[in-house]
Amino acid sequence: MSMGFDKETFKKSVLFNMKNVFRKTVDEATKEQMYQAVAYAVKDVIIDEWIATHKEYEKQDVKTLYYLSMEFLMGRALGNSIISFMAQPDVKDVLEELGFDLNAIEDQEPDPALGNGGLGRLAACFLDSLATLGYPAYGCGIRYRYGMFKQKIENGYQVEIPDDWLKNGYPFEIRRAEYATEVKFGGYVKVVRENGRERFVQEGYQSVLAVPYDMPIIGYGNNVVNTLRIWDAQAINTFSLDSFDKGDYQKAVEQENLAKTIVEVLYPNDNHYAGKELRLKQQYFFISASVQRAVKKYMENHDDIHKFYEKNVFQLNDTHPTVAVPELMRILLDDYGLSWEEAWEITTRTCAYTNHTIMSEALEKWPIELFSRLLPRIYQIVEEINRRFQLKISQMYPGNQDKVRKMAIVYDGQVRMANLAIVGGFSVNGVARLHTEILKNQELKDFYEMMPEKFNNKTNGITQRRFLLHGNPLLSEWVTKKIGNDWITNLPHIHRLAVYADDPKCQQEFMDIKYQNKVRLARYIKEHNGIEVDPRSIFDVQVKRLHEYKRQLMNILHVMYLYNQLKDNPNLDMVPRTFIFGAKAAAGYRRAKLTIKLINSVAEVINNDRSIGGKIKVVFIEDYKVSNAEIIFAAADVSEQISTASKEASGTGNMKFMLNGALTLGTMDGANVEIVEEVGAENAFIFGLSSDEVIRYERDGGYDPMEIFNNNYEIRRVLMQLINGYYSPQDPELFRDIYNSLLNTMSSDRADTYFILKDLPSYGEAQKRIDQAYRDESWWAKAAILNVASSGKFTSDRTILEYVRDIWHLEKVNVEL
Ligand code: 475
Repeated sequence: MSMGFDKETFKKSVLFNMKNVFRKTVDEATKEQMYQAVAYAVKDVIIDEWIATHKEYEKQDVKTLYYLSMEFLMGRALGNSIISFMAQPDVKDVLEELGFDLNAIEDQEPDPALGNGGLGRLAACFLDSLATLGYPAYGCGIRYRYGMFKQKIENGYQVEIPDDWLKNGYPFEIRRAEYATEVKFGGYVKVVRENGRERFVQEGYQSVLAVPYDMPIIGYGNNVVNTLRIWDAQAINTFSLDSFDKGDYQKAVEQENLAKTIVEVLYPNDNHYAGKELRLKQQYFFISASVQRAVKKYMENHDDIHKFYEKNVFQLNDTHPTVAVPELMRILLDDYGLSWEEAWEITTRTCAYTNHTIMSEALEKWPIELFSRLLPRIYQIVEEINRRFQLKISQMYPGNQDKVRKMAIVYDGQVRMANLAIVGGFSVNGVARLHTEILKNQELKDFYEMMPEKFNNKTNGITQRRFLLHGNPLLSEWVTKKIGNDWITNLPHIHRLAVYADDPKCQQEFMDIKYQNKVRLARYIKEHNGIEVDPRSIFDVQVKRLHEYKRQLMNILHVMYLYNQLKDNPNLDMVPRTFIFGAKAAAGYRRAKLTIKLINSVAEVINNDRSIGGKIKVVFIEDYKVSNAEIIFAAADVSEQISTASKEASGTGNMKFMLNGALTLGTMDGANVEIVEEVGAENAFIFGLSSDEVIRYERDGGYDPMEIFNNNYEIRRVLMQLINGYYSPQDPELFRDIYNSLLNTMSSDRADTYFILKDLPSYGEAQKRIDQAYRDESWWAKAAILNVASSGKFTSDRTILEYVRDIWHLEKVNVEL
């Protein structure tokens, strides 16, 4: 036991909080109240460590990482916290003594869903690893009033429900009013002359007050508690008769509204840029507050601002926080009176940028008009950064206008945030080896040629504490019984499991655990979706955001094909299969939403067709989120990672499945490449075009899907079912758009942009290999165990150590109590 946890004290604390917060005794309490009381008791346990950690950081005058991110997809805190101070059995006991079940109490917590998908969840895994490894770090983000919407499926369609996660209060957060910071928008810049120097002052602006809320990030068993700081917005002075009298009434109302709207909601777009003014406001809001605060904190116990970068590093999680570059410049120039050269030196030694996607629709480009109107001083600085950079380009490539056109930061009336992030920092990294190579050789080729020293790869990782220890207790105990519990903080040790892969008894134990986890998921599905599934069937799972490049459509087209085979031949010899989907579509992404409807329509027909003897089931799990993800990964046999090669920067779900012993069915894309390298191609099912092939086709104007339509009867049959009402008898036209997207060259984009028909035959072949392989239970168990055993590389602990070694240069801190 660590971290000052004591069972009796904990019990008293629960009772005390129940009384103090709810004026109740435990026997009168609801489960929700019990959850709150337990959460407050957890906070009581860690609060001294939290304070001690920050005291220690101050004492050692450590270098601090600020992980700047629009998104932190944390998932529930309660279960994870209890695991981190290694008191799970005791807490379970205490709750049982009080008449409650820990799992049921954990289920009361809303998922703090302040993120969309991969990028936001990566940030959460990184915070977990940073605390566990003992590195000084803050996550900085936005306290959205409404997080990622909740998804309901009605009549097969996605319906979005606001995520009112704060409605009952959030017991883990602490409001830090003492660190409130003013953030200014709009107005104009006035130049004042002061003893021979120009000073720039913003006037006529509107402002909001940024108020931070801190959440504890608990290291595993090491007394370290770091902080996730998320900013709320408040009106600077609520309007009064006073301002009314002064004629400032209008402005006061506007400031009030600005404060209300700015943190209202998370934009639900994954891998997509929407260009909304409010989004840029959100970006500057949390960046200005975070950067101002970091500088202030540094100057509280240092006197030389020139050495700021020695004690601070800003990691930009994609381009969304890139205004940190000009904001830090602004503070150094305008508030500290540094010269441009001095300020630039400090800024470019502080900032580092991570790229998460090459999807062109995700590139942030702000119209100059909007950018300069909202952030007049920041825009001036961006222009000057650009002017100097263009000069540098011309010096390096005299007369080469093409280089300027491609690399300029301000061009064609737009501010290009990726270019600003690359120029304004000392590091640019991709998130998997293949992704970084594509950045260097294609997307960012010119930058790479000009400044190769900035480029580096950091293959993503995931935290085994949440995705095995917490999410899969049965497998987790089994692993610990076999090889000890080192793997919890040293995942590569899990390779010791490999020696058990051939042992029939271990294989049986492993398959029994998988079966029990499938029963658990089947229960969840029954309870939440009302569908009956057979845990003896193969659980074939694709859970991730819905996006055309991720090709959920290819998956369901293959299901339609299989169903046709079964209808032709009801005695078809196949292992029963449950195809499980889970995905949120961005609220405005019509084709993605139609794909959800298609999946549900296919499910409706197939699940109700008794003639196929239950050989296929299709399930769409409503509201895929971190908390049910833990249950889903644990139960999967097959992990669908089927993005068009070159499009998925890394993927991280692929790693969570592997860790839980699912076999990958995937393309050679993102981190799949490295997964296959670790586990061996013979223990995965790989298919499809390579990224080089895809890139070559794209360069040459695509391929002709009509050729496949003409020559492949089975594919043609499936496609015709999209437009003949086979799955939508009331509205045969319903899926016409999907049909057109695959075949029709009339539309503005190329037909079948994501090579679905091109890859479908080889996908079908890979699926057949899975059907054959699963019949040999011993082979399957061995391959699954080897997947678990080979997952060591994919811990986010490894990723963080690489960031520390190559980019952040932080020192580990020990916290003694
Ligand atoms: C990649 N999100 C994954 C993961 O590195 C990768 C959010 C808001 C606006 C625009 N885009 C986003 C992403 O771009 C995103 O989540 N990217 C993902 O980052 C972590 O594993 O391949 O798609």
